[in-house]
Amino acid sequence: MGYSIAQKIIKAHLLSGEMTPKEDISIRIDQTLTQDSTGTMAYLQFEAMGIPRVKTEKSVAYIDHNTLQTGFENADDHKYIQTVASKYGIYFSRPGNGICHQVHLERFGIPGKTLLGSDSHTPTGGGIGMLAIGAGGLDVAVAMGGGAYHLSMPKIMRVNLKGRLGDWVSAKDIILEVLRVLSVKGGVGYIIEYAGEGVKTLSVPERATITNMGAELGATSSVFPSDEITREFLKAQGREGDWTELKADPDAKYDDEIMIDLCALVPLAAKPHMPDNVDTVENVGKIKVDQVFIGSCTNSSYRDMMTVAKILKGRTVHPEVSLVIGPGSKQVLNMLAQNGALSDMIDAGARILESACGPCIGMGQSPRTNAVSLRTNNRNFEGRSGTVSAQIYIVSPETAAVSAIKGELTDPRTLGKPPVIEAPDRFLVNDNMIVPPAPEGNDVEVVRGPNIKPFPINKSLPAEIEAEALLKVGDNITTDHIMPSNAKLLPYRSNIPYLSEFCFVPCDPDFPKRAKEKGSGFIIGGSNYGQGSSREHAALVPLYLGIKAVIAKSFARIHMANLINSGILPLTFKDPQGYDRVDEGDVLVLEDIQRVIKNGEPIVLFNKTKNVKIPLEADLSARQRAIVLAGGLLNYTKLQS
Ligand code: MIC
Ligand code: SF4
Repeated sequence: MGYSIAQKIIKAHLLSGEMTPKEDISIRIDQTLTQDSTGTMAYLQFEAMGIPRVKTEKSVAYIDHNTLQTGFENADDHKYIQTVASKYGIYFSRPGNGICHQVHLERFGIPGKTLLGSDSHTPTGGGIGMLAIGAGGLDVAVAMGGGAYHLSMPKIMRVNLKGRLGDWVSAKDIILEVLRVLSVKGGVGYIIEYAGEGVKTLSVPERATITNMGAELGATSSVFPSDEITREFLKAQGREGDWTELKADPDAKYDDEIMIDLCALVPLAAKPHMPDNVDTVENVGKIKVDQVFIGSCTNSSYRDMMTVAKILKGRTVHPEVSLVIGPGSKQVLNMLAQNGALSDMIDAGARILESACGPCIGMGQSPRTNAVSLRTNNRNFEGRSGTVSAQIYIVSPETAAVSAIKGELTDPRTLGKPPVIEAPDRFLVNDNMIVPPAPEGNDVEVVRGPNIKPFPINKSLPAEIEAEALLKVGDNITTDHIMPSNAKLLPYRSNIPYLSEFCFVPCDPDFPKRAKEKGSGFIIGGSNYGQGSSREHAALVPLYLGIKAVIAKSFARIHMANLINSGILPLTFKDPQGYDRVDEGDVLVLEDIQRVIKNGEPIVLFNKTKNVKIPLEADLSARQRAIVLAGGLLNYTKLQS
């Protein structure tokens, strides 16, 4: 039997397990990346493991999220990451060098390699034919130390791209269409593989836009073949030597398949407040726009920025629109500066930001009350922009730029001839913002600011758990609900006690107070609980607040792994009615839970308040059971050594 691309990469890196869907497997990780909002915690955990030097082929620490420095906290964390990186053998991408996924694609990504990143959009690397996976910081720390990455073998879904895109329709519209078809949970348990004649009509940055937003499908990863277009891209980056061909065998078997007819696609928009709430720009209609943000790791490549610059050239941003543009990397920004495109943007009235995540994670540029903001990023969760009442629409750079001029959501096809952007023969390569680590055996001093507080470590699973259902939430709860992030909170990613004051506040402002009063408890969730970001703070903070178990209809992959790593039990209702048998405030008992988990016995939740027994399940591998029993991955690792 032949193999798909993802199966080939997994096979070449397989350390344990059978490549049968849902089986527990472990793979070797070639490269890791961290960014600053998850990195501080990841490096604290790496240090706690006591390993003298990273064992990966390449590990890179990026500074791109926490770049607003309105107090000492972010700058302190940057210094900590820079010194810890230097000490332990990690390359350091300085603030200003760009967004981790964009820079990694340009400068480090290699087809056929595995990449584990402490950021959910790590699958951007799939655009270049890597198997790139997002994970919690602790999993990345383990991989840096040479440990295997454990996951359940994903199913493979082939997305067949037919034909080619029409004028003004771009890669963002492809992935929005996939989201419309599959939904934000449609990719859970899958790697999405792109295939078909349409693939060769897409450049690497366009492919990366698509694999980036595979995260919004809940997919483990997304991957494109590595072909002549990939070779051209790497050659233009001065890295042709990193190229290898990678394609699926003709007789590869897929678990699922869908077809997208590129010729039939039109400009699309994801309406508030979910990336799968997709309709055509035409159907959404000419709503008045207050703000437009073009940037983020999804759409800030040279190709995207040049498209926008050509649309803006000689025009003026509508007087009632604030247009902000954040080019994805120093390479892109510098090329725009050198060829004059930056001047076209500035001339049109765009507000230019440094190359960083910026407004995508609410690091500045929060829109006004009730504003309509069009954005090219990947998530439009409620409140993520920093303004709870804002209505965020996700659109392509083409739609964003044209709408910024018109002042209302506009189908870009109404503008006439589209700009044509040729992929450059040579990108402007200057790695002077990437600092190599100090040589082995160095005596680099790791600098820790006062904002770094110890992180919570769990205790082994108790024999029995009796506690209240402290909170009951609905479907598709994001990690932005569990542990909100914005310019005010991001500086405290290494300060769990402070963050705990804001846990679940978008769902229930009294939650932190209640949790602290009760000292322990359960969370009850709907389906796809914990979708979105990889931040393990969405597990560490509940751990700090005494949460013993989350009982949900289903979980998103990264968050479930983070709960297990923290020693919090992720349990699911055996029948959907189970969810209706628990109300907030009910006293719940998991009798003999230690033995039940150890032996993999059927789990029964006793709702003491309602006097009913509710059957539960724990979809855990033997290793995951052992981790939960030990009280989390760090305790488990200590027990192993
Ligand atoms: C995001 O897009 O939500 C983030 C911020 O990049 C997160 C990481 C984090 O929460 O720090 C992600 O996607 O993993
Ligand atoms: Fe940064 Fe936004 Fe990308 Fe997350 S999704 S890595 S915040 S640009």
